[in-house]
Amino acid sequence: MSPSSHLLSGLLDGPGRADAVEVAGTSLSSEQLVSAALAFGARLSGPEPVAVHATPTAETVVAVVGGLLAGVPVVPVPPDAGPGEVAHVLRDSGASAWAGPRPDGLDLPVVPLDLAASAPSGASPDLPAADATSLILYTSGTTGAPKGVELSSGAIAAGLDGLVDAWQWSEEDTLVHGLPLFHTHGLILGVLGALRVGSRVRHTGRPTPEAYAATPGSMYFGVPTVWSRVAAAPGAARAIGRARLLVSGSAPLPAPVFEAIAGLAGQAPIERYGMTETMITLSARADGERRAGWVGLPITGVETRVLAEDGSEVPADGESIGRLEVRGPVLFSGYLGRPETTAASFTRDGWFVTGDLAARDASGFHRIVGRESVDLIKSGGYRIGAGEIEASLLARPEVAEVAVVGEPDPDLGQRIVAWVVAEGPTGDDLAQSLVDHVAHDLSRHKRPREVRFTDSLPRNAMGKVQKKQLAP
Ligand code: MCA
Ligand code: AMP
Repeated sequence: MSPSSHLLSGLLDGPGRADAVEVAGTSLSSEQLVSAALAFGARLSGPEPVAVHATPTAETVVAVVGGLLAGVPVVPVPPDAGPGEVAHVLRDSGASAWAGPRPDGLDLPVVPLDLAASAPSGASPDLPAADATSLILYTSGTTGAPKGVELSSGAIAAGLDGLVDAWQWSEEDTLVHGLPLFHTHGLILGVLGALRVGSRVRHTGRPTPEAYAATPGSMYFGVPTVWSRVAAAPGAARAIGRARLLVSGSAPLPAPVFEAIAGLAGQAPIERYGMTETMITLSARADGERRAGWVGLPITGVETRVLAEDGSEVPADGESIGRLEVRGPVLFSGYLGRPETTAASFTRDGWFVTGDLAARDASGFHRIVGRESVDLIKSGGYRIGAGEIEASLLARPEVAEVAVVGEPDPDLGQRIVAWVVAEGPTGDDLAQSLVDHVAHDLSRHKRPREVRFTDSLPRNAMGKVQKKQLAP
């Protein structure tokens, strides 16, 4: 089998660039990236997953590519994940090695990472089977700790190829973004996509309007919070308007932000929709319509259906709302070690149930209306399970009861609010200490932005908390 059928075909077989990847000012040529990645991969001792401390650095890119070239599944770990979250991810994934600075208490071997390393003689990329797991991404569910989503190289390749088609993404492109390197958006689309296509990628370290404006490119990726901040910085919006495509995803792009970007940048953004479990399934096309509030058409190879309560398809009238289900080669292989949860997320006839509510019009354009569960919150584009934050807060002796909800936020889309019934005295100090507790126990982005103390939580006759009654 030739390397050109590899997931990273554009890197292995593409133009061979002096500046293939740049992350926060560190540049790697294609040759240097392949050499350092092969050297890293050669140091991995077995087929068990390697955990990568996924800072926004060139080292992270080398480690992820190294795992992929060695045929070893990669588990990106958020760099600010607290000890509880790191322990869970390592235990759950069965990782047998760690790349990056050693955290306290880690008992795995640390695999050295050297950007200047030469490939060991005779080393060559492994070509895993299309159904072999390449990445395990941890993502929140409505309850419990995050689940490992197993993504095969075949699913990732199919998803990326659909976007290449929809966005007319080519070797000529330079992709710019500053998104985290531990989720689908920043890592799979934002790094592996470029390495599959053979385009350049520039990671700005953080996704600020100033950094985007200072980094020339032809495609810019952002979550809606990023675009909303760009819209508030007209100079930056005008500067990146020179690009070919501005792409928004991971959460709903508010129509006023869409309009503001269109006005300032001189081009409307492309909106697309996806999930960790499904890759990107719906998108506006580069050569097609871009409509505020709508996320476009299924990408090549993907099928969708929108079902009413009774299981029939809702009319494609743009108004009727139903459950969005997805089918196609882009789907994940399963939740690691959770066959029952995996089975429960599919219908009997093999469609993945996204948990999102949608409408579809006669032209096939989709509109995402919301989520079925109030317990999955999207804040700054991050998916955060209310149950996980509640469990973290309940570990504090001052917390007798807690209910976590998402409230509308002009910057973050939703912000996390924790309603707490306290054991003992309350006040700002306790509120701040609970926020800090979650930020350090889990990850910073999972911290409540607000803690509200209450004497009791609204419950139904069965004792279940009625979160809808906590809505503002
Ligand atoms: C504040 N900070 C704290 C605390 N309070 N740290 C610890 N404890 C506290 N109590 C600090 C943080 O350390 C950080 O400092 C600073 O405050 C700001 O942090 P944060 O509030 O998290 O950042 P932000 O500026 O509000 O972030 C907005 C953002 C971010 C940059 C847009 O939310 C982001 O990167 N989102 C992207 C999410 C994403 O990629 N999702 C894709 C999922 P310091 O400066 O040191 O950091 S994939 C997906 O959804 C699918 C597949 C799809 O469709 O794409
Ligand atoms: P994640 O698993 O972090 O990938 O989050 C997936 C969820 O993000 C989806 O189930 C949607 O609820 C939401 N999402 C992603 N893209 C969009 C979008 N363009 N519009 C609305 N919601 C989105």
